[in-house]
Amino acid sequence: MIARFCAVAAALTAGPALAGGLLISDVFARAVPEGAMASAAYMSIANTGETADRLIDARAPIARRVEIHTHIMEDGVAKMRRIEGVEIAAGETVTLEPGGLHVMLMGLTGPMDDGDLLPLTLVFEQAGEIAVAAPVIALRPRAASHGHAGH
Ligand SMILES: [Cu+2]
Repeated sequence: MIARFCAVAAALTAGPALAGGLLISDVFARAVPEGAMASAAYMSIANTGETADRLIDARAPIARRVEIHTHIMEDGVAKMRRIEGVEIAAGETVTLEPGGLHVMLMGLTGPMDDGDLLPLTLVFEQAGEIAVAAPVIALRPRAASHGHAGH
């Protein structure tokens, strides 16, 4: 899965972003049908610094509201839940991926088609704002696979 997204990201020159000791890579967003109101963005955040940081907010011009979500299992059903932030400890890498942590894009004001490049601003407690470009990719509907959405 990751290798495929890397290749696509490289082709669109949406390379990794490094700021404040944070290396953000494998950024992508889910393509949605026209008229859809919500989508999500995913990425890996590696903290190469000496202190912990937290992803506390995100913004995207295409979405009226952006939240940080996780998935939880409740009575055997996967549900999304808003969380206040994502801690990235020093030396650790946190992966936002389908079925897990994600940046939720709500109230979409335009299309998100496969091949688009979505500007996204991530807000960290320590590193501040980091702008990335997320390639929009058509993902298959997620079955009960565990992190193999690309296969
Ligand atoms: Cu969500």
